[in-house]
Parts: sequence; C-alpha cells; structure tokens
Amino acid sequence: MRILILGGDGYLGWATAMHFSKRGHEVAVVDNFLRRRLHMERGTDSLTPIHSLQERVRVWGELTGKHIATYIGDLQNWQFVEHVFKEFRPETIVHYGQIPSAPYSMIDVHHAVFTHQNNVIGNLHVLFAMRDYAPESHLVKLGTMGEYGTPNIDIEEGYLEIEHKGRKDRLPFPKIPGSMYHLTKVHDSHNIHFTCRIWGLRATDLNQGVVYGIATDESEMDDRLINRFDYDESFGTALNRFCVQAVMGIPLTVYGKGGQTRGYLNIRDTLQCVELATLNPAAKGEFRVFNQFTEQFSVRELALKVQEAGRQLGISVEVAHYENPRVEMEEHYYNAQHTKLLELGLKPHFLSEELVESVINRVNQFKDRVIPDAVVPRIRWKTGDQEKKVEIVQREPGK
Ligand code: USQ
Repeated sequence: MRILILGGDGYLGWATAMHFSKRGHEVAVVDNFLRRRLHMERGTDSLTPIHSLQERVRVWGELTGKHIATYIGDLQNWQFVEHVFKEFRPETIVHYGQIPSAPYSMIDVHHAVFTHQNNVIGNLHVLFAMRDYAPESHLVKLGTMGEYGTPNIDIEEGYLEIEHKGRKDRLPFPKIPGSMYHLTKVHDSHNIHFTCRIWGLRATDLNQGVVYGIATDESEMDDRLINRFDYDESFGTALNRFCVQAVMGIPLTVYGKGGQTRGYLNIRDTLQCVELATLNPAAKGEFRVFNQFTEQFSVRELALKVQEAGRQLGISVEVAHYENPRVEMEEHYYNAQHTKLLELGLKPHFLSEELVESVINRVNQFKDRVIPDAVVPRIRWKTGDQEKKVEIVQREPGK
C-alpha cells in the first residue's frame, strides 16, 4: 500500500514510517521540521540524539534495503500539498503533522493562533487534496482523548446515542477540551466529519491518550534510528518527564492533587493501532472514531510507579505536588470506552515495572544531555509564560 506519513520526522511519525516500510509498504514522509524548530525557540531539545531525517532514511535504506521517500515542506502551503498528493498518490494518509502541545498553545495569543493556523489549516489542505487527488484514500488522523475533556459520564468512542424529548439520534460525543491545542483537534474532527458527509471521504479519527516509551522494534535496530524523546514542559508527556526527573534527582512534578486521570499507551501500541486502522479502512463516507489507549492512570499513580521503579534500580525518587499551572479538574470521574481497536486485534503492552525501569535506564544513558531548566514547568493556563517556576506545595512522605 502507498502510505503517506505527515509529520514523519516526529516521535510517532518516524517510528510509524519504519514500521510500515519494514512490512513492505511504499512509504513517503512529509515534514517541515517544525518540532525541531520549536525546540530551538524554547531552548529545549530531544533527550535522545536524533539524526537528521535524511540520515535516518539513508541508514534505514542501508540496513533494510528499503526506500522511504521524503517531501520537505509545510502543510499550510497548498501548492506543496497538491504536489505531494499528485506525485505520491497515497492510498492511506497517516496524519501526525501537527503541533501536539497543550502548554505551548497556552503561552500567549501568538502561540495559540499559530497552533490553530498550523493544525487546522494544514488539516483542511489535506482534506481538499484527498477530495481532488485521492478520493478513494483513507485518512488515519491523530486526534486526542483530550477532545472529550473529563465529563462526569462515561466517554464513548466518538458518538453518543441520545434520547431527547422523545426522539433519538446518534450524535458526536460532546467535546470539552482543556487547551487551545486540544481545541484544534476538535475543529479538525468537525472538518473531517463534514467532508466525509459531503464529499464521501473515508476517515478514522484516532483519539489517542498520552503516549510513553522510547523503544520500538525498528528503532532498536541501530542507534542512528533512535526516536526523539521529549521531556520538557511543552513537548514531554507525563511519564516520560517523570523518568527524566527521577534520573536527575528532581522531585517528580505532579500538578496539584494528582488525581487527573487520562488514558495511556505504549508507543509500540500506537504503531499497532495505526496499522490496524490502516489495514481495516473506514467505508466511503464514514467518519470513524476509535479511542486509542490501553489503560487509565492518575498522574499520582504514574509518579508512584516511577518512584517504585527507581527504588528497584537503587535511585531515590521524591514525588512532589506542585502548584498546578493548568486549569483542569484534579479529582474527577473518568471512564472511557476503548473496545474498537481491541476488536480489530490490538494486543496491548501494559505498563509494567520492567518497562518503566527500561525507560529510566535509557534516560540514564543520555543524562548528560538533559537541560535541567527545561524540566521545570512555567507556562500557566491563566496568564501564559511567566518566566516564574511553578513551586512545590507539598511533598509525598518518603518511602
Ligand atoms: N502533568 C503533571 N505533571 C507533569 C506533566 C503533566 O501532573 O509534569 C499532568 C497534566 O496536568 C495533565 C496530565 O498530567 O493532567 C497529562 O499531561 P501531559 O502533559 O502528559 O499530556 P497532555 O498535555 O494531555 O498532552 C499529551 C500530548 C498531546 C495528546 C494528549 C492526549 O502532548 O499531544 O493529545 O497527551 S490526552 O492527554 O488524552 O489529551
């Protein structure tokens, strides 16, 4: 199958490109290196020393004999998107090519507007290119569980059966996103749904939870293929950040009470899910939604797991509660359905102590590259970037 991966230089994109290429698909990646540039802006970097996309593709070819094509450009540029679609004629488009950071989008008006422009306009261009140049293709779009927020009812997979004043319908599940970034994904979902209804496009929205982990089978083949691993406040997700903090002796940054519960999954399961969605495409005109995560944890539970893994490795890890820079519920009901990918055959890699230990060990290998200042949160939801570190309000009793 011809598979186009948008954002193919990123954490999930590069891993996905190798995964599909290894299985014999014809793969092309699109990227404009925005993540690398945003790190420059923030004075942060990937923990792992990633190689340039060109070098990664070259090494991949050398090791496997397989070619990954590259298109360097911006999805906000319509002529570029047209060119890619006309030349590559994708059968599946895996769309990760967006800014994924809630904190980054909350810095100020410029970062909020830029995140909206980049994400919403880029996605619109993809939809129009599908209509005009690849009407039979299937869009596998990375959405987020954060589109739903934390409602006080069970979260369904995309749609809700509603009875209202004696009439029934199956309608999109209500969305209460928690950041300017999460809002962009809600806008995308509406735009994609609309184009499936109006133009008969086919699409799967993968509402993914928080991803953790470094290793995939392909990235382990050679250190020059290593994945990026972000741990800074903008681009690092909770568990990855906690593992870096554990190694650096920084009290784990649990925001507020730590009861914030989210869906989580291993990066290896992201690859499985995207492959399952690709090999079992949506029907023409169908807008399918899968909730993509394997387990739910509160951030405090995650921190305690990292503390325990540290103990096994002989590292003393302190868990602390910081003033919460975000506006979010710190204790709430959370029960999200996630059966559709399991029904398609997903075999989850659950979060084991061994996995946390292996991430900590890998972090330890690169600890000289950690920029300690990048770990500490500063971006506040109410007032943006204050250049003022968020302080500890309470320490968990030591173990
Ligand atoms: N959190 C902490 N301490 C930290 C970092 C985060 O307590 O040092 C808390 C946050 O306040 C939040 C939860 O952990 O309640 C998750 O935060 P996160 O930074 O790990 O993830 P989030 O901002 O939600 O965003 C990440 C990805 C995003 C994706 C989303 C899926 O960056 O691209 O859409 O996870 S979800 O969380 O389901 O919306």
